[in-house]
Amino acid sequence: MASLMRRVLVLILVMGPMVVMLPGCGGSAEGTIPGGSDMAASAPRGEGAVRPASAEPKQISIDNFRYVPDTLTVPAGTKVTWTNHDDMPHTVTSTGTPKALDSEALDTDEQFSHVFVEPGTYTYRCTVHPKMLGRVIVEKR
Ligand SMILES: [Cu+2]
Repeated sequence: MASLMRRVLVLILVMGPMVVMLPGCGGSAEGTIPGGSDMAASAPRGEGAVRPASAEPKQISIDNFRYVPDTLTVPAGTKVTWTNHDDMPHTVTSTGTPKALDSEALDTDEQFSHVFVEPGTYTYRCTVHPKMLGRVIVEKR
């Protein structure tokens, strides 16, 4: 008799925590609600910061002595940002005159930006490594 009572007690001890865990699972689902509202709050903020530019901004990376992409076609009004990922300094400098593009030497992770207002083809190079060539083709909107 005593051993049967002990088994019942063991059963209650084993089952007890399981019964407690079930509502616990339901409760954890509430934790996703604050995360979701966080995302909703940050999205409009990001878009609002970009809105004043008339075209979507574009990025060109400088990687391994190359502009990537080396040819970029954008609508007029686009802001283009170059980022130097090399350990070497590079520049973004127009090949012709007047120099629409004339950056300082960019160290690692430094950026240079330019807003292309006038349609045309803008060819540029790195003054430190003149074989590095790139161009931005700006089309009428
Ligand atoms: Cu260079």
